[in-house]
Amino acid sequence: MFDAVKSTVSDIRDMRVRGAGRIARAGASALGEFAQGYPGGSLEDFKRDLDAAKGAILASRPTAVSLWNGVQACVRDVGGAQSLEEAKGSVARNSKAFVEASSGALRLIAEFGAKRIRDGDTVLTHCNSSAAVGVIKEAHAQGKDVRAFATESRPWRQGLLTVRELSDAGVDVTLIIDSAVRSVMRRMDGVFVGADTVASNGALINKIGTSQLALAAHEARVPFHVCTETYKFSPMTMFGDMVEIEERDSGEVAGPEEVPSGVRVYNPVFDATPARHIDALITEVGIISPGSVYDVMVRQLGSDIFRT
Ligand code: RI2
Repeated sequence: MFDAVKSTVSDIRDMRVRGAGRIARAGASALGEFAQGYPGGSLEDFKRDLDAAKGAILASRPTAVSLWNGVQACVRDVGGAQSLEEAKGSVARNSKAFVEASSGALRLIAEFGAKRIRDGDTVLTHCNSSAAVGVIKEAHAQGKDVRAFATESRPWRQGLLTVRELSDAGVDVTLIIDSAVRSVMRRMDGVFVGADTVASNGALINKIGTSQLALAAHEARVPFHVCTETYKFSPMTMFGDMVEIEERDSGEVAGPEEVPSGVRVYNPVFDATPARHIDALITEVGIISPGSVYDVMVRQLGSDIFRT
């Protein structure tokens, strides 16, 4: 296996690179490097090795649809290639295009989402989402007086990254523990979270605890926004597949010395927020309702949905 692929696989698997968008860009970039650096050989050799590289990347976070869509975007033209050079070129080109489109989407989401934050608002975010953090930073950069609350997000505590990013940007930010969400909700003007996966029925799969934020926001009548690129929409859900919730090692929650033997530790990474608790999805193609996800999915992913 080639070095760029190997190191990306271990970085994603061990959470050194994390966040649905970042892992998609990392996976796509690794495939681009793989193609560019591929030594001679036949087109068949390349296709076989590309399949192996693709499989290894997808296995690093096996339930991540962003990674799947990113990888798929890179390899979409290989089937029609007539020569090794053509195949290599298409992967390299598509990889670059995906990374650029993904970064461009973040800029548009920030621009659209900032319109949902008014001067003087206090907003809540969860975990560490570059899309959601981008929205809050953009509102601040536009001169709005915005205060942010960020959850710690056990067990990896990605909330510490969020407070660092927001504070570096000059945003007034408060860190809270995950269980403080309901007690602060009445002081919030809006909730902005990211997405790992969006299902065709508009449900959101995101960092564990997101559904509690949504429930508390719903109860307190605080608008709940999902900041998401459309490549986090899961085409598989159109055909009835359920989104698999990744479960990680129990040692991330508690070490064996911390709990009596025989006690099981359950560590689901994501949870599902139903569409009825979501006010809007802020995407690069505009602000949409959960009920529009299916149509946008068909339009954005187009024939790629049916190619695999
Ligand atoms: P961006 C993260 O998952 C969080 O759940 C976050 O909300 C989501 O990815 C989207 O992040 P993890 O990789 O793509 O920390 O907006 O498990 O950066």
